[in-house]
Amino acid sequence: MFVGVFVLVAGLVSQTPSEPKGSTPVIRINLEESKVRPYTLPDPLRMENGRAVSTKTDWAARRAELLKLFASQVYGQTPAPSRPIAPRYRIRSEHKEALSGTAIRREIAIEFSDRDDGPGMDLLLYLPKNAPRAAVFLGYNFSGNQSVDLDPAITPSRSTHDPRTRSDARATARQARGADSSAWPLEQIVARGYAVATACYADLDPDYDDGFANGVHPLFYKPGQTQPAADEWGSIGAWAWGLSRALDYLETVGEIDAKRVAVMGHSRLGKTSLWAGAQDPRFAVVVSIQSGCGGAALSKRDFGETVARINTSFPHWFCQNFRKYNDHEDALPVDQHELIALVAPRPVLICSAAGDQWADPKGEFLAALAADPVYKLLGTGGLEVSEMPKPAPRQLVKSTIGYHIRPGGHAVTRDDWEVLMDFADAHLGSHPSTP
Ligand code: GTR
Repeated sequence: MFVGVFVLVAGLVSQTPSEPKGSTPVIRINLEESKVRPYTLPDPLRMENGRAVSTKTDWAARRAELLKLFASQVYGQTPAPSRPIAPRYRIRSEHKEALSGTAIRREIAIEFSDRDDGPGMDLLLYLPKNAPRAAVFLGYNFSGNQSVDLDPAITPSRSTHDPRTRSDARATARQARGADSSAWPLEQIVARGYAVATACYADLDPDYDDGFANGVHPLFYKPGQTQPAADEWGSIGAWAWGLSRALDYLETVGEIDAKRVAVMGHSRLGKTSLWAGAQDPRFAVVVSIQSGCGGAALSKRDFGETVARINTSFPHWFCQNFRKYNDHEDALPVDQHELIALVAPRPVLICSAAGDQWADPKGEFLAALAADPVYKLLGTGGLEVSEMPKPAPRQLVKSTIGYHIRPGGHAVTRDDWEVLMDFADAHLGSHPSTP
């Protein structure tokens, strides 16, 4: 694991358009608290023109301004599609005795074009029998629907048919049936009366830098366009868009309560759930798990992954404009506390892991804390602690801005799900449990 401050030579992995060919960017990475340089956060309650935001009406204007800034400078805006998109829903299977008879399992293909071979997304849905009109956890999986459970009847997600990932032995292991089941304790979730909906994020956009030739981006190109413009979406933008399309579908399902959908995600998918929740107010609760840089962690605090590093390792995640802030986080007009504030007044839960210093747990907590004044202005109470909780003994801060840190590393565990459900119980209403 990394210790202290060090530099990374990014080599040929990525060069931003402004860098002369042949240059090797040197990226400073700090993992020591004492070496964090002073930084100033933008005030979420002050308009760009300096005017103070002191009423709910003022906040509506500031919110619009912040959304625009995150869209044009960080994640990229969602462009208008070249032709109207009218998703088609096709139920591919239904099993009424799933998870030892406690749930109905349904598989739904959502097609975004008039072709059946994509782009589209394969949604896997579990409906608890113990809770009519259940609240739902919606989140992407990394490696295909078949990876979330050993059940041989789950149809592999279409994205696993990508020849580039199939040829990679590690990816193949990750895509095996049930390979990621520890992150998706379905029986445990359903037993507490929650529905679960998941799809593979790569259905929306495969997670590699291919110039946005596949996934949903081409549906949005204007005639002659082959790549998103500098202020248009990267992969995170497309993944976030897909979560809203999944929610569109959930709104048509009678057995669940689509007004009680918690959107959740881990790591890059935690960045995605925050951006989805910021843009789409229909998400009733937003959960980020160890989302780190570009997620819940402050960018201006130089601890762990930096903007330059993330744009180098993953040049396709954000919009091209975000590269302007490589090694210039001070110039960013926004920081991630304002992304959290964009969820206000809805409940948002930020989960960290003490062993995941790369994601900067303290920066995640400080972002949650710095979002508090917006929640307070809107009358919802915000974050009820001002000191960062310790990883043990377990302390879930359940206020409207929630926070949790546990020992251990970068993963989603069964215990994390207990935390998510305790938070959801507090904010979405409790559910009957299995007798
Ligand atoms: C890491 C990346 C993080 C985080 C993580 C993940 O390599 O540096 O920003 O997103 O991947 O998604 O697992």
